[in-house]
Amino acid sequence: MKIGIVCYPTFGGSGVLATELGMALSEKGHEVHFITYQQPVRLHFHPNVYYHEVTVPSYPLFDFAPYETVLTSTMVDVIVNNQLDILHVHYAIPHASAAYFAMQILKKQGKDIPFITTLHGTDITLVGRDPKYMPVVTFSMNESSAITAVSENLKQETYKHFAMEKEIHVITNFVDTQRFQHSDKEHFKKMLAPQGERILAHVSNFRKVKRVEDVIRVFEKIRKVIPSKLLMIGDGPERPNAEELSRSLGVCNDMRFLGKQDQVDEILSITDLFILPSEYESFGLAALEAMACGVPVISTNTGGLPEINVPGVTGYLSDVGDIESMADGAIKILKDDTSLEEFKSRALNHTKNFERGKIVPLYENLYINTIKDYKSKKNSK
Ligand code: GMT
Repeated sequence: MKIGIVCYPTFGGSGVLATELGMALSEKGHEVHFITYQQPVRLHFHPNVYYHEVTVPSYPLFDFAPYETVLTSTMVDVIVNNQLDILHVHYAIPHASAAYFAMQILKKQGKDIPFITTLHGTDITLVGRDPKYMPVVTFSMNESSAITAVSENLKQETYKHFAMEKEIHVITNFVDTQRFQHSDKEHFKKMLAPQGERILAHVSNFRKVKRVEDVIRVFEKIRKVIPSKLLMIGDGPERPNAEELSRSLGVCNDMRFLGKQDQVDEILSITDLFILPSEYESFGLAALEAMACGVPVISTNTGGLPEINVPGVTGYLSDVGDIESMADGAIKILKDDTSLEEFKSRALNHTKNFERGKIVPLYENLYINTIKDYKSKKNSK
């Protein structure tokens, strides 16, 4: 198949998943065309992969450059000139409405193709529900040839808050266990934790919804009982507050803010515990990637997190903001080597349910069926 993929190219989970999916499809022989405003962070060379940049020209009249218009025109151009079979957009805003508009343009030329929208999280739960976006998001989701959500929770949230006229298929996120696996990086561990301290980590884009300050508050409690170090990976608007809090709580000397990192798998290989105290996560891809490296998870029980983190097995779940409970759970896991090793091995084992090889065929089948339905509807008109 010739597949177009539209996504945010940054370190966010939706862009990561879309890129991993495109790479996996290309390795299976499909021709994959990425359409984004910047090269996606995890995209690497493969002969079956094409990258089309959405470049918005500046003009003095525009305070806000019309990105969606240029994205739509780029979709039209790429679909026609590469004879794509299907377009798959990740994160509804503004990708689903741009795809709908592109298909209207292409219909006039008899060159329209089906498009699939994958819902990832705040496109539904936070941003999408804002009345300023809701009519467009609702309309363009319903106009998609097929819709998928990355967890059962996100599917239910969508049905609850939007006037849906279409079935939503749940296709969970996946992890590439060839890349995300434990590798021997003991030399890094010795440098960061010379006294054999436990290493804790958090990965996110440091937005408010991630509650990064809770990571530091939980760490402060753990550190009083168990000698440990904390690695903060990623960057975003909440980083200055997090740094300030680490200084005021007096834990900054046992922490490192590492910023955005490409080789997260290497850092996870020296990590003993992953902390994800988010206000909401539709899925929590970062936690799944940690588990694939054999790292147990302390997370909140919100959104789709209970679908991946099994309490007492792969880690523990707590209510949002319950610092005490998160620290207690962490201490139970970290208290001795036997307990830690058991949690590590169960976390790793659990990721088998989310392996790339199991999930990617679900998307391929959806593409095949959607193309078939679309063609038969078109022919019957
Ligand atoms: O929806 C967002 O906040 C952005 C999105 C992203 O691009 O990072 O994150 C969502 O999609 C990820 C991939 O499907 C999920 O793993 C994250 O849980 C989800 N984030 C939220 O729901 C807050």
